[in-house]
Amino acid sequence: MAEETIFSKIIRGEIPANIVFQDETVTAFRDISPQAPTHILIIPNKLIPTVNDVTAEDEQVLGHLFVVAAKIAQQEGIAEDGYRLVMNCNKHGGQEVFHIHMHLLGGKPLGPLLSQ
Ligand code: DGP
Repeated sequence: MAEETIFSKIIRGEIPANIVFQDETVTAFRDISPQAPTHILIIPNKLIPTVNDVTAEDEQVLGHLFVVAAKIAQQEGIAEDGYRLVMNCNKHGGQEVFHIHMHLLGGKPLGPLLSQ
């Protein structure tokens, strides 16, 4: 059984977060340490620790993350200029919170994908 993270508490409203969207499948909230003018985390309400734990059962949930990302990008006014979606996995990917999350970053030109 995977261990819950702080994100499960945010989903349940047990700790404060700036939630921009929530339905029965996903929750989206502003990152506590924004790396761009818009930096929102979109997460499945179901706990999946890393991308390595994804199964075929999760296809609908993960597809919904993209639908919500597109909707939020419109709401934030960044859809036309563009944005970046990032999902980190484990140590080399720089994952810090083990409840998968899609970073939605935008609001300025973001530069190259990877630092050297
Ligand atoms: P990653 O490195 O991909 O695991 O990104 C984790 C992100 O989660 C990081 O950008 C900071 C953010 N974060 C961590 N704890 C909290 C929190 O308690 N609230 C919010 N809003 N964001 C958090």
